[in-house]
Amino acid sequence: MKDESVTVYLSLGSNIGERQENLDKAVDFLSQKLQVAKVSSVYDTAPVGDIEQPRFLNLVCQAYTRLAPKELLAVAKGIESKLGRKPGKPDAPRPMDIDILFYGDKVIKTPELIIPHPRLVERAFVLIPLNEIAPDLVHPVSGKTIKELLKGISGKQGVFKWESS
Ligand code: PH2
Ligand code: MG
Ligand code: MG
Repeated sequence: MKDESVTVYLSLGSNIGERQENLDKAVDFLSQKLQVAKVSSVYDTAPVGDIEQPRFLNLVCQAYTRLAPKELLAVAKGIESKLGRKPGKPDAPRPMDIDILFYGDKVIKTPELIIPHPRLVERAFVLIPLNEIAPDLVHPVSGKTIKELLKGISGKQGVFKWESS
């Protein structure tokens, strides 16, 4: 636990079960452990990587926390498993995936945790919702804003705003 709170950004995704409900529950659980400040719209997104799997619902959120990076990772993993995620292949379909995108402007590289998330710069399903809540946020490694990163990528046509019923 740290003295000062840090602004963090998390990416949430679900492609099994009641996807919207899974996201709602994950945000609720996160709010019990972090001060969630902003939550993006929900997007229905084509799977990236292994494309032979169901479509995802994705969102990103901004939160304040005094948890250290490893503690935050443990909270994320705990919520994933409460929502039914089984340990196994990292890219297998899952009811909930919570990835830490940014932890303040810290750059962290350990075997368990790489921050900023190494693939966020190429992922429309992350950058489109992130651009909604933090367009001017600067990526601490590339020095580019989210708005700038989003301009340079492909795959945006696979990401649709989701109108929940
Ligand atoms: N997560 C992955 C791999 N591919 N594709 C989409 N659309 N959304 C995701 O959250 C996602 C993915 C690995 O975590
Ligand atoms: Mg992921
Ligand atoms: Mg993950």
